[in-house]
Amino acid sequence: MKALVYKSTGSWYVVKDMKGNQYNARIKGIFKIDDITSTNPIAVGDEVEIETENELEGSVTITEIHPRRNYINRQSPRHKFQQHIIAANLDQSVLFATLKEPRTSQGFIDRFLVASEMYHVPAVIVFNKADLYKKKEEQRYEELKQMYEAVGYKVFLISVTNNTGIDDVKDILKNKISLLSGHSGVGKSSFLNIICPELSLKTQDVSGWSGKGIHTTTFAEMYDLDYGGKIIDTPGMREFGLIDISKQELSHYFPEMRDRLNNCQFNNCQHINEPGCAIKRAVEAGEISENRFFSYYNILESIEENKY
Ligand SMILES: Nc1nc2c(ncn2[C@@H]2O[C@H](COP(=O)(O)OP(=O)(O)O)[C@@H](O)[C@H]2O)c(=O)[nH]1
Ligand SMILES: [Mg+2]
Ligand SMILES: [Zn+2]
Repeated sequence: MKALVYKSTGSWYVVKDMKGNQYNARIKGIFKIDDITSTNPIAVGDEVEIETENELEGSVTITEIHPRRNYINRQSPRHKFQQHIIAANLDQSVLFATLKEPRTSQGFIDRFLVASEMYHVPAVIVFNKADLYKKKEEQRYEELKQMYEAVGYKVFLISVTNNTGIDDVKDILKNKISLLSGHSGVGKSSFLNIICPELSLKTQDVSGWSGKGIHTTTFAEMYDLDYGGKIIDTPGMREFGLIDISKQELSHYFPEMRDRLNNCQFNNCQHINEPGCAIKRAVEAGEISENRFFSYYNILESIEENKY
């Protein structure tokens, strides 16, 4: 019987069959998937086959995993060269960001976008806490919106507190499987609670705010939206580990660079100070945002090349 994984703790799982019946599940045997070394063989969003283990307890065994359309991962916190799959089979990833309490850096947003491009998951950015923005943050928001829309990402501004802008975001979630991510404290759970009040998720108190939140959610979990669609809430992620990315391919994951790579004089151009570089030319001409190029440069510098 086919089922979908709604929650994974690493040792047990919550799955739902196609009729909507929910079970606790365990794995039988050892799974080797896609030849990747991961700390968790099965992740939220995985489509699996289940067999009844104990009818009375309602527990089932996962016997098979179906091929993944895509997945998003990060470096395992404990094993540097292993990855932790955050979620699989996504239609889109929605990054929650804030310009105040806490402030999400552009570097973090760009890393997230690169990761989404790598895994071919369309990305959307939602700025929350609009009620807290003053002139300075409003201006910053407009700049960011322009910059990201120019390269093809949808950008939204909402306030969960004032209930503004919510319907547009609800619309893009309809009938899709969406990964919700962003730092702790940006309002992901609060947002889910207003679009789906019956979830009554725990939200976190910002009193004693120190810039970084305490994690209230430990494991990624998927929820059904009553108006159609599923959403995956993730634990606060400080850093999206860009595993398995080489310096050479990085610019392919910046859409505005990808479109121009063929025009560089050298086909192994890293767009730093090579002659005849179309990317640098576009930055100088104002066709590529300097801020995005700066993020590119920072990510490039952070990639350890000795693996390749
Ligand atoms: N001012 C303001 N605070 C918000 C808004 N949305 C959420 N919060 C607060 O931000 C804190 C963190 O929210 P939470 O939903 O737990 O964030 P999560 O860690 O991303 O799930 C809570 O105290 C919320 O009440 C908003 O639109 N405006
Ligand atoms: Mg939360
Ligand atoms: Zn170049």
